[in-house]
Amino acid sequence: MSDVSGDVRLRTDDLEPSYDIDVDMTTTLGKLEIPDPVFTASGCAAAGRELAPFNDLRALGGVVTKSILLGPRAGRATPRMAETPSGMLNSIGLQGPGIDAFLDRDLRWLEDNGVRAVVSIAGTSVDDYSKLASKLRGQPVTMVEVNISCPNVEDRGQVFACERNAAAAVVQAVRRNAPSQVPVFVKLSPDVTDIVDIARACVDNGADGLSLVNTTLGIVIDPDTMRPVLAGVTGGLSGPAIRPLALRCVWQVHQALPEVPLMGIGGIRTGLDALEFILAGASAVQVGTVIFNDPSAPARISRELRAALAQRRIARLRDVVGLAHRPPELSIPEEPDPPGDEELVAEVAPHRSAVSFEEDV
Ligand code: RRO
Repeated sequence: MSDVSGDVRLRTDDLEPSYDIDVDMTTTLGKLEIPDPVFTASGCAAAGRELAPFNDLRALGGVVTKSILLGPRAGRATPRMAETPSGMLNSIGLQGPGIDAFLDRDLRWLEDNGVRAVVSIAGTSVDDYSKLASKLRGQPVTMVEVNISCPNVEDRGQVFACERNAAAAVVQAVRRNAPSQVPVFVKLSPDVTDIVDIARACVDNGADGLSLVNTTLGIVIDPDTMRPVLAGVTGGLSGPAIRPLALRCVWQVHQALPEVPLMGIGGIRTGLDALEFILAGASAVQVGTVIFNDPSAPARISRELRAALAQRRIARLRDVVGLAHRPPELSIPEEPDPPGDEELVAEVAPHRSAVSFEEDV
């Protein structure tokens, strides 16, 4: 049996060679080089502090904070969470302390603890987003994530991610006002007919990258009360139930806009799930819902991803970003020989233009 050890070396057993590949997990997001591709997703761990006992947050790619509004907000009425098969529904409604309290308290904590902060901002008007972006000037912010896709707003007209001109206006406003050296990523909704159209509108108007995807709108009805479970009736569905949907969005956007850096989000529970997103075209991933039953998941997923790459004799994560899009004639055989067999190197040789395999192991 394989043993994935904590220091990332993947061992098989004594009869097989171990893969002592020191995988380079560095990834590029716009102008940034980040040493690890795994981030926490917005909304599942406030501003990251409560995950510190379970993860070395400095070693992760970063923490994406809960979307922040200009002012404090209590959020929607309870109940605002419901379990679903392979996922959950939330209807939090942008609860938060407002930008000033966030900067003073939460962002300061992330800075003091050496954690890369991806600040997620959300608003109800273009002007809100402009003001929020301005507030980030001079702050210790690694990236901005512009949340234009919250499903839990009273007016669906405020889901800017559902209409290309509305999305473009928000992105322009943020790019104009945010600190110029800070990459602006825009978080999109899967609840659109053509996600590539929205992605293009964002990129054409100044987005440095895209976060794909937010939750998808769902509903749960209690058969006993015969009413919706959530007080807000509808909520955002997350977890493994949406993984293929999210993966499809990453695939389509990478296919259309291969130069645009993507963060993949949606039901990632393991390193292999993360690898799927990387192969589809994501340069990084965000881990969210799994945190509720495994708060150490971000660090674990990073270790598992590293081990999965080592097992496949891939020395650099960035070499496999989008690799699943390669032409069919370059496919890896369906059942490659077990790790350790020299044949493996020969069989994957056609990809060498895209992937640098360690040959000396
Ligand atoms: O706060 C929420 O209800 C929420 C947000 Br801001 C979001 O972007 N996605 C989501 O599922 N819930």
